[in-house]
Amino acid sequence: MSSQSIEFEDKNQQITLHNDDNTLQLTILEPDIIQVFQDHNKSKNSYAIEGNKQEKVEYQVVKKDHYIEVTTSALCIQVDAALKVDVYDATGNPLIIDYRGERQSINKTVDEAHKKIVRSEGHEVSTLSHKDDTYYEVVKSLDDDEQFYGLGDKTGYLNKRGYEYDNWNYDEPRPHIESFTHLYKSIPVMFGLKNGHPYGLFFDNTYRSHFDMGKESPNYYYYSAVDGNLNYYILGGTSLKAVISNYTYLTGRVPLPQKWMLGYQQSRWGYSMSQERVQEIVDKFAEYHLPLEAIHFDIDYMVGYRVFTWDTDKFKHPKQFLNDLKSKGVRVIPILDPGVKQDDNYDIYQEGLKKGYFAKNPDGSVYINRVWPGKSAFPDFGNPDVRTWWGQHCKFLLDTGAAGIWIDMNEPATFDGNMPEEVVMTDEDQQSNLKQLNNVYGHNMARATYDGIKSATGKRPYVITRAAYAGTQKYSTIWTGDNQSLWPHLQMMIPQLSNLGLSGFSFAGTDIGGFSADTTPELLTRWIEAAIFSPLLRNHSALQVRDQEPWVFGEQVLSIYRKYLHLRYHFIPYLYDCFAQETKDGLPVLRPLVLNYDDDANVRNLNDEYMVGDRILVAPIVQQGQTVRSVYLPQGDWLDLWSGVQYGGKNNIIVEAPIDKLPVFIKMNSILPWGQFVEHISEQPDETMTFRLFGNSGSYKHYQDDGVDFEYENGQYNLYQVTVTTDGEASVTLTNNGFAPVYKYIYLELPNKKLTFEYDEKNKKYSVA
Ligand code: MIG
Repeated sequence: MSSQSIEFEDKNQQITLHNDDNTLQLTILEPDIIQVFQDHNKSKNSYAIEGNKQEKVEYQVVKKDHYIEVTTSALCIQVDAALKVDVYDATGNPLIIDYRGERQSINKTVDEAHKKIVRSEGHEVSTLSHKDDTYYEVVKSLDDDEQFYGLGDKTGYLNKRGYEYDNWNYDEPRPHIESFTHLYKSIPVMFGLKNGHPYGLFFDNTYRSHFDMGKESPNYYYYSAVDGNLNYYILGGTSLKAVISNYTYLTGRVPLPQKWMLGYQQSRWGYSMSQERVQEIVDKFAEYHLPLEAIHFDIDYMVGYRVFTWDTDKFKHPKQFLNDLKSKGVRVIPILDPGVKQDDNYDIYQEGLKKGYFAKNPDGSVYINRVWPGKSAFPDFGNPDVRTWWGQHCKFLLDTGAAGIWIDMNEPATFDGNMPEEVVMTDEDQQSNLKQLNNVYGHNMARATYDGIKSATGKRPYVITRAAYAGTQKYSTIWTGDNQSLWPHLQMMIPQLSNLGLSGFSFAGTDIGGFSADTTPELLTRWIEAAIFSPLLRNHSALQVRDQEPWVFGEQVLSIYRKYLHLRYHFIPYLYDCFAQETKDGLPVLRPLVLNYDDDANVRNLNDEYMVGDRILVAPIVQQGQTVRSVYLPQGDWLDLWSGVQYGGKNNIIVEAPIDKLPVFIKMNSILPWGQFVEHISEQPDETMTFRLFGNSGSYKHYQDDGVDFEYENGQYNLYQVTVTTDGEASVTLTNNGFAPVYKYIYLELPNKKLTFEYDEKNKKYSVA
């Protein structure tokens, strides 16, 4: 053991610990959020955390025999003379314990000659061995009973234990499978349940990094990075919910979306090749009485893929066309890629060039790579001026009538080889390069786009991005990129959206029906069922694949698809309430059961069920040909949404699920809002609202605002408390009245009767009519 000595200084919630060779800093932000920092003279800019997150906290620091102990009301941290860090919760349960042994690599060393033989048969031999390219590593001991969640958009299953991952934003066109280590987003946060005790670790370092969640050894897990300061946050909390809430407090929460953003959206690469095709799609939605809030325009609407242009050969009068669609209730979301075509006659390129707004080669020339427009330059989004410039140009699309902006290819993706890590970019106030900024390229583009839309419209911006970093949830919804029309990808949707939700991304979705490959009638049907509570609800597909609009497979698929879109619209007020709640507690809308029932060991590896808020449990069919499945119901009683049959929890039940049935269960004694079915969500306030009681009694808080702008931040919203007591006493109370008008009538559907409450303007009260 070391004969080192350890000393400390304690100043304003910052404890600096020294041994003979090194220094480590603990900064207490909250009783259960503590930063661990070691300065390696690298950038201290955080892209994930905005503003001051530190509050005044009571704490003690004491020197014990062999270590320094820092205690808050929630956590106890012991740092020994080797600067090893051990974290315990308030009752002394170990949460995060530095591993004292040596790592034992499982990597076999194979010489080049043998690699060549293996490759010649077509096997992959990775040359990009992130895990051996380590600048520093953080190794923590692992318990037999320890599960891992979070980590963003990784492939595979809900519980990340036993797998390894990289954090390096990357456009991966091959079918995403569980052995992939990285996709488009890097969200270096992990949540653990160690012997049932929750904690989190957030590594705020944008450089390439690696997570080994116990693949290499059953004795430890580790994080390593190729560069950057050692900079991580210990997240405590008495429940997994509290830990997640702390993470989203730190990195930010999804802002309230506009209400229409929760409605159905249709997309396809190729629609915007002609106005006629777009019109035809919109008309079909109307003809078949399918709701449609937005149609997404992929890259085809631009002039030779030049960003901020409209091809007027395809769209003669884009503004008129978009206004016309808008008047029918359909919005348009055009796409933007980062690549700006290298074209001396193109104003955006000229302007960017003149102002020095593009990423550069180390020799100072503009860095060029090929993307859709051909040879292109790449905006240097880490420069605040570039973000403002980009944001201002977004006005061009908004002035044409765009209701939001879709941003893609921002990993950044390139056609002629990966962008070299030496490419020069700006890190806010200092020069840097892609090596540091790759993982925040999409984040900064999303932020620029969000700010541009917000200042141009004053409305809640709709941005949808493919690449992201921790914190991007403050600016943009996300989709999971290019999935395929494959059953395993439908299966993966559940853990992937669940872990994204835990990682702060409450507003997320997958390409319904699958992007690449050809969908089938059964797959499309099961996909719309399984995804019907997905916060982002968008069907999108690639250029070259078979059509997958709801009507293309005939009457059966169409009517099931319509039935589920109806169901979605009934639940939109509930989803909106979940979002209003999320802005306060930072908990995801779509969530794995383990979040709500973190003390139930049965749900820790549950990959094919999810919950929506606290009250709805969904158990989709995600296997080809299956029409019956087992459903695990956690503690409590549950009501089948369709039949009303009641089931006891902590139990597996068998349910029939023929092709038109999505098993949905409502927690016994819930009151839920039940929205009206509409084909387009109106921006006019609703005059009435219906609530349904599931069970015998319940209580529900409902949120209402204009669904469009930011006035709710100034208190312009209403809260309604709807209650049915165990004696059957029903009441509706307006508990916050900041928004006019309030509902004129509120209907409450009880199992055996329907009550109508009328608003009395004078007394500001509801009473049974
Ligand atoms: O290289 O814009 O993930 O949604 O349709 C393909 C065309 C580029 C990838 C996106 C996809 C989009 C497609 N894009």
